[in-house]
Amino acid sequence: MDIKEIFVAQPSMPPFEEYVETVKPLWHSRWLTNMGILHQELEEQLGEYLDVPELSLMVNGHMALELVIQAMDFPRGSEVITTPFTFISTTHAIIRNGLIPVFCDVKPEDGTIDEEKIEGLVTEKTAAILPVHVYGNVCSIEAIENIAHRHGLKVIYDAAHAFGVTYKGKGIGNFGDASVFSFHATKVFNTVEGGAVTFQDPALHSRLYNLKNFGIRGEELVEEVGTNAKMNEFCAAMGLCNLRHVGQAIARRRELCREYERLLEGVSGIRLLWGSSAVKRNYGYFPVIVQGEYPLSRNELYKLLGKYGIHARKYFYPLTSDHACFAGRYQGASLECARYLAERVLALPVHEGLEVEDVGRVVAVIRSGVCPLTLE
Ligand code: T4K
Repeated sequence: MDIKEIFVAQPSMPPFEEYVETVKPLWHSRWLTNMGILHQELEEQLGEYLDVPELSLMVNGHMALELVIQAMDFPRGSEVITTPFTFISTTHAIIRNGLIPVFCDVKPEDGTIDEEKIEGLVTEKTAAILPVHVYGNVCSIEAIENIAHRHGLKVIYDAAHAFGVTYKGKGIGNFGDASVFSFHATKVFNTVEGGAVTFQDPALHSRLYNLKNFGIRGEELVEEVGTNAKMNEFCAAMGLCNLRHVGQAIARRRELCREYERLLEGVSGIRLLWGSSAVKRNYGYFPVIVQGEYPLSRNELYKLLGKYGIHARKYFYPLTSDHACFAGRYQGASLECARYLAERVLALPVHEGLEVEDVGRVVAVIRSGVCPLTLE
């Protein structure tokens, strides 16, 4: 059988000619990286789009996270309260900074950190809270900031999934001490690889600049020990082009997600993992929980979809705390709810290139798990 493969994600790409036009001047200038003109333009335009006062572009979302944590100068060995229901990058960024992740459970309704369980994890070594707006579901911002304020902690949001999301009318990058976005190929907005840190304090801009550019401040001046996390001009060009079309891309994703919602209604045991209604979504992911009344387990449904060329993903299983590389070193609090979600979650395909009929095909397979004859 010749079946069309459906992937969980696929990059949005601008018209080829538009990209070529944008990079053409580089053949004349031969200025390809090190904060060139396109980099500067993108930094400015993204600041406006995300409606944030300060933004620093980075080579990818992970380095953005590592460097903003580094820029906070927490004492080595400090603890960071975070969630294990995320991509491995979140946890790696903490550990690679010489800090200790302290895992907090999440909420069953949207998979974000359970703010009621944070305070019980605060010790004299706690330096920060690092929550994740997982799938673009917004964390309990007010409660988290309240706790941080009371205990003198920094808050860094992993907003890798939350490009363009607004909360109570404000760009999501305006909360906490900083937020980190990913512009990876698989995201709502991509620069091939890329990322950014957004923040309020202008002093952080110069610190991040140092950290991403070897600490270089002049031909003969290196101010501090930095790394190389600069975005190049070809990636910035992709960003400038994609930014012009991102509204369309989000509208398309919205249409597809609405179709999923419509078709999945009444399928018992398939629950959507959507968050609060105060949020303007970006429809970056379409996660469902496969539970109780559904006749197949999540793993069985995953395999069944795969048989029909539908590549859903178990975002996020296993919990980051359970990965082999940590060899059980960071176990602690009960993660009952996070574990429940990780064992049952499936991210269904959603991207700009998907047709509404493809959503129908995905749901037909899901429904065939309930009543096998419907797919014949
Ligand atoms: N924090 C969080 C919460 C994150 O989710 C992420 C990244 C980060 C931090 C770090 O940000 P970055 O440093 O990545 O900017 C993917 C992405 O690589 C990763 O960016 C993303 N989160 C994560 C959730 O998903 P994989 O290992 O699942 O990717 P992969 O290669 O299996 O691709 C997924 C699907 O996308 C494939 O089925 C095919 C399709 N695809 C992929 C690529 C790379 C394409 O169609 N074209 C492509 O170029 O991690």
